[in-house]
Amino acid sequence: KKTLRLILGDQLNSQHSWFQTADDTVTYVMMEIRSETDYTSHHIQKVVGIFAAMRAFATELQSKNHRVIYLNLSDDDNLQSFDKNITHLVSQHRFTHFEYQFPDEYRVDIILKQLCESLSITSNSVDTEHFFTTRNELGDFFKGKKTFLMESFYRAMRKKHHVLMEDDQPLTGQWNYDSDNRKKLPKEHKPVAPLVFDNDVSAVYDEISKTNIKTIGYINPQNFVWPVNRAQSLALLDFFAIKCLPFFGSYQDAMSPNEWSLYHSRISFSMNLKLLSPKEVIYRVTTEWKSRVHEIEFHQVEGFVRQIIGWREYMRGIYWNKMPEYAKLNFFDHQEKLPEWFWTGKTKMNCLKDAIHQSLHYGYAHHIQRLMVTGNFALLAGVHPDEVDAWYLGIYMDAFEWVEITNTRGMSQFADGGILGTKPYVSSATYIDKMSHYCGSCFYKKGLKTGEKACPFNSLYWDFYDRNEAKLSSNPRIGMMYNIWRKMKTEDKISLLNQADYYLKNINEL
Ligand code: FAD
Ligand code: DLZ
Ligand code: SF4
Repeated sequence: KKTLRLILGDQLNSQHSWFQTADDTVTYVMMEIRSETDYTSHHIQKVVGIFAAMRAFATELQSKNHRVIYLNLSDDDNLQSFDKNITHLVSQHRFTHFEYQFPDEYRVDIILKQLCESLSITSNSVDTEHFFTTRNELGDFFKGKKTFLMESFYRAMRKKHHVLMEDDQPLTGQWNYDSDNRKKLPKEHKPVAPLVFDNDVSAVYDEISKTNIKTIGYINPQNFVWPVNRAQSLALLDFFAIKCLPFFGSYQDAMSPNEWSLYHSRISFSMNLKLLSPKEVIYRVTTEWKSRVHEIEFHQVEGFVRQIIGWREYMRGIYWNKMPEYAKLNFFDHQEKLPEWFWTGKTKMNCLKDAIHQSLHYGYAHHIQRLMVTGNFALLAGVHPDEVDAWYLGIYMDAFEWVEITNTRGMSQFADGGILGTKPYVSSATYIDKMSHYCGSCFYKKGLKTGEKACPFNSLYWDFYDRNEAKLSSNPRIGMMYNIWRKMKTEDKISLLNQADYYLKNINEL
């Protein structure tokens, strides 16, 4: 028997049972290919980071005596897609059996299933041994339900995996501390400086530069800040547990100019590549809390645990339950394009300028920037969800479709009409000002609704509710906004709608 095993670029899990013993009859293959670099325009740091991590992983496997075939992007015999390369390798090396780990993306799942049918040898697929849940677990949990409430899933996960529990009760008696986790950063508070790495990824970068791969964003290949191996990923997790955890919950929704990561962990890239497992992340963080229980408040830890065993697993479950239909949903029938400044950051809107700049510079923005700044704006402006998805799928280091599309199309754009969220996440300047220090130094005035200096969020907000009244007014969580809108004087409504219309027509000049 001669086995070929495929390792995808986001399957760099050295703890996987595949790798426990080296076996001469097994060969692993990893490949840098155009089908993956070109399915969207990725951030240059994302492509470089994934390739650098893939190369480091292949070297690590070889050092442990595993046989590895590694196809570099510019190798002559690289046929640039999973199926072509594997078909070729199978016949070239006379493999008798092919295996892969379940991919996280629907598209790749189909490709690999079809490949196996076309191969003349036997094949098999195995779990990635990464997530807490299986692909179908959430679907089974919510069987027969129209809406999938995250909170009930999260509580079930806490119980099942016994995280922050005392017998079958939540530690402290309370499940949810969201209300403690909405603080603005105090003016004088200087957050910890983020831990960044100093990787030289010039070799990978030079190879990519020689091709015509279309990328977005900036890179400094001599000082690449993201982790590219497990040791660095573990160091980032340590840094988070020691320095950031004590403030994580309190400031998880806070935003501040020039503070690109605040107390966020920035481990999503490592976790999505499977360099870190969510189980070890939960263990590390809850252990840190237990060892500093008088210093670290419970809500800081609960807020973090909720993201990992709640939101992350929940999004994945929705993805496998609703794909492929999910990728076509457009509840509001939005058709607009994203403003051009989404690719440059050249806008006078301070909050958007900052969120887009840091996305271009780091391939990173934290959750509230994604949801309540860029996402909020795209939704209010009526941008087609395909456009919004393409931008998010490209620009972030951690963007893989299973977690990108559910967050973007679902949570942020409400294009699923409420499978995942109970109401659209939209706001006027009030929310952004409440959670950030952006408005004070902005060209636009947060308190103005009309006129040259009026914050665009203010009129676009009412315009959104007005044009979607038929779809939203019966939603019990929104009814109050329609009461306010209906009671507004007609002339005030008209000037708000005119202002919004002007901004929408001149969206590239904002
Ligand atoms: P932290 O704030 O430190 O949180 C810790 C971890 O919790 C994250 O690493 C992540 O794994 C998990 N997490 C937190 N929120 C979510 C969530 N809503 N869904 C899934 N996991 C979550 N996350 C991605 O990993 N990839 C994406 O492509 C992605 N696209 C997004 C698009 C939009 C429009 C929005 C609103 C959110 C998106 N998220 C995405 C979720 C979240 O914003 C990121 O996981 C987070 O910002 C990553 O940074 P961090 O590691 O510092 O997170
Ligand atoms: C995102 C990405 C990129 C840019 N390049 C590669 C690649 O060249 N080879 C590879 O195996 N994987 C890459 N990936 C990650 C894949 O797109 C990812 O494995 C699938 O989307 C499944 O989640
Ligand atoms: Fe953003 Fe409006 Fe505040 Fe400017 S005034 S930072 S555009 S919310």
